[in-house]
Amino acid sequence: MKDELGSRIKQYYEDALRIQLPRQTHVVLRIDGRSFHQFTKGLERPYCRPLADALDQAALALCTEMTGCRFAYGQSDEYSFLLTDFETEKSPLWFDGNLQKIVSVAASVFTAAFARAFPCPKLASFDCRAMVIAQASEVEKYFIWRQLDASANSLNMLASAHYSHEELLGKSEAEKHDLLHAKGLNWAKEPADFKRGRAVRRKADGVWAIDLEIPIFQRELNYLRSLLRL
Ligand SMILES: Nc1nc2c(ncn2[C@@H]2O[C@H](COP(=O)(O)OP(=O)(O)OP(=O)(O)O)[C@@H](O)[C@H]2O)c(=O)[nH]1
Ligand SMILES: [Mg+2]
Repeated sequence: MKDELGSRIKQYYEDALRIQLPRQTHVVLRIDGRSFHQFTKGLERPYCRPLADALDQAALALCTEMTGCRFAYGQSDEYSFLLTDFETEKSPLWFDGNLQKIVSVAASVFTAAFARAFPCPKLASFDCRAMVIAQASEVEKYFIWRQLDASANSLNMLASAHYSHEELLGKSEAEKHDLLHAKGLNWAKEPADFKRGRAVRRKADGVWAIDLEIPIFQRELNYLRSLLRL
């Protein structure tokens, strides 16, 4: 009776929502802090280094855990991970491509590692979404897009640390730069990792490491291309 019931429930309900990712392609996972505008209240603005360090540690933990991870890129409260399974015809895909398992375990490993690196009375949580991107050139565009977002975010964060919401309302990027210059501040002189984001990648010896000095992807396309190449 119990076995029969189990098979019925699995088949009718579990299997019905078992989504299998396609194989021999690029999978991008993006993990993002849930309601981090709340969680970060009281943290240093515009850039909270201990927060960024803890996100890096969480990303490092996940890169180490995942099968097929190539690279991770982080900025603000998010981290994106690139997984591939086309190194050989039989290269494994994490959890055989079981989507629910991939996104839930990724978010959970990241959340646990973040909590360990950033002890805090508030509960931090993260969501995770997966994308399948066939073309390598499109994967490049994905990371370029996230880095453009990093630059825009860091400018907004810096401007809002010195001007009120009302003063910044409707202001263009150029106007925000001008407002900062008027107070003797220069976004260009902010730390590179704040303006461009950070990465987790393998060193020559294969060990995962955090890279705080990443280039502007659009200017040095080889940085991404060397990571995507087989
Ligand atoms: N103080 C501080 N806040 C930061 C820092 N980095 C990111 N944040 C906050 O993190 C937020 C991230 O924004 P979103 O991911 O768009 O929004 P969210 O509030 O997390 O909401 P959801 O992601 O939709 O759940 C920003 O609005 C900032 O308030 C930092 O270095 N210092
Ligand atoms: Mg968020």
